[in-house]
Amino acid sequence: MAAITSAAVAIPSSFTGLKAAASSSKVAVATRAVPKFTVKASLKDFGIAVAATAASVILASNALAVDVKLGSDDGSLLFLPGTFEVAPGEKITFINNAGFPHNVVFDEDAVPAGVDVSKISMAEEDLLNAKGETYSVSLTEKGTYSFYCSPHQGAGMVGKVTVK
Ligand SMILES: [Cu+2]
Repeated sequence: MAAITSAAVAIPSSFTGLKAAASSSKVAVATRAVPKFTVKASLKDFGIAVAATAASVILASNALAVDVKLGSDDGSLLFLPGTFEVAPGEKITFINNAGFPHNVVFDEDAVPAGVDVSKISMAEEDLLNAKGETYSVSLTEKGTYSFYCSPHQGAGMVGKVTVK
């Protein structure tokens, strides 16, 4: 096998149309052996990726989680849902949907006492610019939190989440 491989590699250096045609079967033998290995390796990787995905799906379905759209499907500038409840520590994922750029900023005057809004908010200047981009946060302190999208706060893109 090593001899065939080196012959196939050597041929292009003394290239002629005739030799290339004659050698094409040898090249095919040499290259066929290589992809077989490559495919096996990538299938193995693929199997691992599938297993990992399946595991994370199982975890996600067991854990509590809420998805909030940023912008309605028709492009309205709002959080959807705009008002909702979660359990302490429940993962909230904001998903950029339409009418972006958006962001998620918690109102320092409307969160439970002692909560540091800088730890749960996006920075005012950080924006989700593409559809499907996400921002996730978990809130542990019970109470009601108000949040807004800084580019669209004036247009009424505000929301409220209660941790119960
Ligand atoms: Cu917005």
